[in-house]
Amino acid sequence: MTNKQKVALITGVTGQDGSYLAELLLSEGHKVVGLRKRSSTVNTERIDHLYQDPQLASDFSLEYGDVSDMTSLMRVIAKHEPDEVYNLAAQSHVKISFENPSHTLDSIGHGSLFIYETVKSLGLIEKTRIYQASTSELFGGVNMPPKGYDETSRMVPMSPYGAAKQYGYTLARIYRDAYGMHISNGILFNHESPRRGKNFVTRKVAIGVAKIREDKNHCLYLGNLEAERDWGHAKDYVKGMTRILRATQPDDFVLATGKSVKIRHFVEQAFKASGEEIRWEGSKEDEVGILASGRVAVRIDPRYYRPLEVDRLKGNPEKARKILDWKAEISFEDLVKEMVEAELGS
Ligand code: NAP
Ligand code: G4F
Repeated sequence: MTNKQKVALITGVTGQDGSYLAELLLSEGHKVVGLRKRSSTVNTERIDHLYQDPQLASDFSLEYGDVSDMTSLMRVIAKHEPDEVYNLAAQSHVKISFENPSHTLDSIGHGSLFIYETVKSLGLIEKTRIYQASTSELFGGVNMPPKGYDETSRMVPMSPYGAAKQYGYTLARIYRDAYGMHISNGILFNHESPRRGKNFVTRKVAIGVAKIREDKNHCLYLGNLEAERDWGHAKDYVKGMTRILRATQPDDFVLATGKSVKIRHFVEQAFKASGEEIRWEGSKEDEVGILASGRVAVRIDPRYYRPLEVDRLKGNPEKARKILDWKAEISFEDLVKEMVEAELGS
């Protein structure tokens, strides 16, 4: 008897995680269907190498659709009857969620509800497993245990993004308990890569460091340097997503490195990776980052501050280590080096 090829649907396939996950699933022999949101500009740069590979042509396909439009989900899920659905689609920028709360809620809140409902309505409960992209933003940075947040920690989201993700997270549990659906939440802490969106702080810093080397007038403008994040590499985290979805019991898992560092430290490390040292002078909005030559390379722009900040996020990945045998493999230093070198080389 031959094993039937598994079909995976990835919503948000054009994003950072979607692209690494598509690569991983294709390398495992899956058929991958990516849900692609219509855009007036090209939004497939991260997956063009897969889509254009003739060897993958029969295994990788794209469908236009939007997770906030249940008719498109009905069409795509009924057509492909996937074994695995990875729901990664989201307006995923926390600060932008304060400016576009309703759009954020549509993509994340309605998006997750419509995925669960579509699988249920089409009678695919027994066949289709769902991974829901939940987030450390659920914890909000308050009452952090010494070892970091875990699956039992209280959730106090601090943004429209976090609130929308809490809705998707909670509904996953409700659909699991009410209908016996195999839906699992991955509560992922920040994960980055050279494919990270350009307006997230790590990629912005990596791009800035490279521009500063090329252009003597360039300066990097940042917001709050004091916040702390638990940063891993996206490649490690998409491996964790597949393990979460394939665990025998549907459940919730934190994926994190267990260490957190300040944004300021990320900036220092990024300059170090380009062969420069940066020192700080001044305070608050007047603080500047100065290179050994005396050149001011970093300044503060309060426009990047958020109406509510999540000050500290550190995760405790013990449950994922024990049950899924997962841990973050790529170090913080290697992550920063890879991101900066990718910009210096481009
Ligand atoms: P990302 O790069 O911003 O990718 C998000 C993807 O969702 C993009 O492909 C985007 O398409 C698509 N999308 C947005 N709205 C959509 C809609 N209404 N219908 C269909 N597609 C839509 O995000 P990421 O970093 O890969 O993160 C993946 C998921 O994990 C997100 O849900 C995010 O909230 C969550 N998460 C991320 C992290 C992290 O540190 N990266 C941590 C925890 C959780 P366009 O590119 O065309 O806009
Ligand atoms: O890179 P960020 O925008 O990521 P943030 O807000 O932590 O959210 C990311 O991680 C979440 C998981 O914890 C995901 F759920 C979410 O989808 C997204 O992927 O900001 C990180 C920190 C913040 O404290 C911010 O205030 O960096 C600080 N920051 C300082 N200057 C800046 C800047 N952030 C941005 N984006 N741009 C700045 O200039």
